[in-house]
Amino acid sequence: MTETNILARDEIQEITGLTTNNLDAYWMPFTANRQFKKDPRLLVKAKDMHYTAADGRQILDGTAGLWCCNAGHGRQKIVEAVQKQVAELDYAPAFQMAHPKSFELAARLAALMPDPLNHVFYTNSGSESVETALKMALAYHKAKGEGSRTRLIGRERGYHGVNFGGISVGGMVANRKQFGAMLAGVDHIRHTHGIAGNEFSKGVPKNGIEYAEDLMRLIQLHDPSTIAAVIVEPVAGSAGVILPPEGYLKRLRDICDEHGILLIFDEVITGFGRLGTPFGVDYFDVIPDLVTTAKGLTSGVVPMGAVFASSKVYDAFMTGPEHLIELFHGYTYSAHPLACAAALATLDVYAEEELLTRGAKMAQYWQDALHSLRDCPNVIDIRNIGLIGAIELEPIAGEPTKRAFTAFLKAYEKNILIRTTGDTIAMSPPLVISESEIDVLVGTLRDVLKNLD
Ligand code: PXG
Repeated sequence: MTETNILARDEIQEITGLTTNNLDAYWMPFTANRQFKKDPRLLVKAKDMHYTAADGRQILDGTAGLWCCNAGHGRQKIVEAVQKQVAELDYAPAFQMAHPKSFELAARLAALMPDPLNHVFYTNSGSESVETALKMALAYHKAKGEGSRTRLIGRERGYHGVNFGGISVGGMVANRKQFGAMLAGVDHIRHTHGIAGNEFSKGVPKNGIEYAEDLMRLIQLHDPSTIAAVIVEPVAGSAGVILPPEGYLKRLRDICDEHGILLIFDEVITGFGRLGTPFGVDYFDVIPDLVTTAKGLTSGVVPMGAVFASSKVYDAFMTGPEHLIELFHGYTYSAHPLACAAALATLDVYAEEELLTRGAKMAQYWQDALHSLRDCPNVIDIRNIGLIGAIELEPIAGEPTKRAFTAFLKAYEKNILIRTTGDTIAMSPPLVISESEIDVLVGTLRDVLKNLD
């Protein structure tokens, strides 16, 4: 234990509600551990649009937790479903066995997705969904007698979780550079951020469809017979909210079709209403072969992910003797009963309150509010789509990320929760946010930005 992380027990308890003075034991993910432990930011309760911090403050949730609590917090129906489930059936083996809710949920999810994305494979996170989809793509080509298609194509600045497949196809430098050589046989198309003329775009930017042709460059370089799949986020979230240029995703689809390459949409963020449509698939009217999801699937209440596979992909596996396992992949907790119960109740809430399309109704108000920050100091770009917003700040010379991180800390002091990545502030509130809560979020952020160095 280091000196700095031992605080007086009474002081800790009073300020944070902690019952230990050992903050060293917990190695926190994607966190500046030493900075955090000097001044912990602890949340102890959540209801609807607000967290309660340990010091009693109500914090307006501008990020739906980590882009996941789409129905807002503490929703009674979801809470009760999980409580009931844990008492009734805590766990059922997922291999060669099942429980009824796993089928009910898959059928309801498949009904939400356009044809032919009719099959659902369960995971426990977005990262696992990505690994699952990449493995499905490789195994699909093998099943079709095209085992030479082993290459996976991602995109610069893409985020596909943190497992080895995901960081290999991902393009966030910081997430890759600590971890060696990663998967072999991966390449990346160029990202679409910072294209001239797209600054302060409202919704999808006009310029840059030609960036899709970068896939042709890789196809020419590697030959299509070696390429299994292309994976992209319809809207990149973690890299700072990068929107696809108009027509870009359709063009990627066409190129993949021409060359027998599977297209995977990573909809871990864009899925479940974030764009104002159930999925990015609907928003962009482009149907990939595989779709990865997680987060909003259970509104963040129980960890769960799901991969949607097209009939073409699924059917390719459903051959051979019926007693044999078709795909040697799965997790102990695939289709966990608690997760299925949470997801079913979440889908009920989404349906009853029309949350999967509510983002479309709120998008104009959200857009106007965000773009009203244009004149704040250091703001160099603002981007928005559905209920996603990003404000990019000019980095402090020689100290990248510091300006945005300081904004995050000051915003938290002023009772709003935002996210930052690099020098971009990203927001993705629960889909239940009201106009007056948008005013509070953006008004507080204006205050923060005006008083930032
Ligand atoms: N794909 C995408 C597109 C994601 O955004 C994952 C995969 C991985 O999901 P899991 O469940 O394994 O974390 C993600 C996760 C942020 C932020 O603020 C984004 C994510 C997670 C945490 C924070 O940018 N995205």
